[in-house]
Amino acid sequence: MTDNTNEKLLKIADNFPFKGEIIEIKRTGSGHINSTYLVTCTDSNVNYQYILQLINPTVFKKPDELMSNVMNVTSFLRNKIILDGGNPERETLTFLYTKDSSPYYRDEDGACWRAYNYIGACTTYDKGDDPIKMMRSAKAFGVFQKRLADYPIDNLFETIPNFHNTPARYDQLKEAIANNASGRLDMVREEIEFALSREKDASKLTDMIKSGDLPIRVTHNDTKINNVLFDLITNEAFCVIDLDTVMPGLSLYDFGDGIRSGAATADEDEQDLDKFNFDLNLYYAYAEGFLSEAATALTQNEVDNMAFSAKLMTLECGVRFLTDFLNGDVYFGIKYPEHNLVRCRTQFKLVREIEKNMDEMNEKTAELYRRALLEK
Ligand code: ADP
Ligand code: GN1
Ligand code: MG
Repeated sequence: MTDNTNEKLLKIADNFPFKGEIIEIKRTGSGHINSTYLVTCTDSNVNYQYILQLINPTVFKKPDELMSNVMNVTSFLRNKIILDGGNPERETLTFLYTKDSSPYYRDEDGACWRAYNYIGACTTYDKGDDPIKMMRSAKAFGVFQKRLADYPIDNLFETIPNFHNTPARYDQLKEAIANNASGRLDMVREEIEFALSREKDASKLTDMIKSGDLPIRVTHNDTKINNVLFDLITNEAFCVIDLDTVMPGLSLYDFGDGIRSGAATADEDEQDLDKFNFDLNLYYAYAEGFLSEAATALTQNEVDNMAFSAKLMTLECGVRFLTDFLNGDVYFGIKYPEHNLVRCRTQFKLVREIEKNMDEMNEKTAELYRRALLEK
């Protein structure tokens, strides 16, 4: 958000118990939803850093429920990490109450802000780049899911209803086409045709949920590679962040979105589609990492649909970008007017390439699964 002046940010930051005096507040990260700032403070020549985040009001209508999920999940994870002999300050988020003990601060415009300890000596990546990175990211999300396997699922609020309900995403696209709020309909005829030609695939997983053929688990639901922190020294993926969409879901949503966001040769918003391709080796690395943590917990139906979920999550995301483009960019943060269309095009190209590789992906996934079980 551009209208958050430094003066305004300082006033907001003053509501949190940051140590010492604030010396800098600057935008950080490349998330599409919240506005994220890195706050640096100094106290007796020691620097302390925090994340200050504006919760996107269009996306998250109920900040109390959102923060209840985040607080409960992080404190549950904290205990698990301690039991595993890990470092809870580094392996999960530590959020800060405001000075008057609220989980977020509501500013004079009604916008809600929250703060976390900044986790230092780390970096995030916007694409998978190499098999090791992919494998580590998948393992981190696998460990995350494992640690939450006995989380009391009924305690979770659905922060974004129907988040990965692909048929509902198609309904939203059709509504956007009918409304044409942005007047851009003529620019996207080809993309609409592409999306509609794949609509028959949209309900495969939701149908399997209805028939009891896939188990509902506590899942992250936004396993984009830049939602995991990598250690600057060891380059291990050590902390899963962006917990806003931790909700009941399918393990396949987490697997599929990891592929969508990591297994391409260029960024999600690459304008030159010739540079944006699916990399089968990155798929294999992610599948191997995921299965190394999850194989024993997964059902055969889950394993059999891993490759399909990569296609479905990519298709769904492309449909969401297209919908937002038609709606006039009301949901995802954009840097230029055609940003959402560019993102939609990369996703649809990835879908096409995944489709071409589907048989090989299925075969290799089955082999990796057998191997992962043998290694347990
Ligand atoms: P969004 O919902 O917009 O994606 P995120 O919560 O993912 O927001 O944060 C955006 C980026 O900010 C992350 O990709 C990461 O680079 C950085 N970030 C967020 N929280 C932390 C943290 N506690 N420590 C270090 N970096 C963080
Ligand atoms: C958003 O918040 P961020 O940038 O990690 C979105 C995901 C999309 C992703 C596409 C809450 O993720 O669902 O897959 O953009 N998050 C939300 O890049 O809608
Ligand atoms: Mg994020």
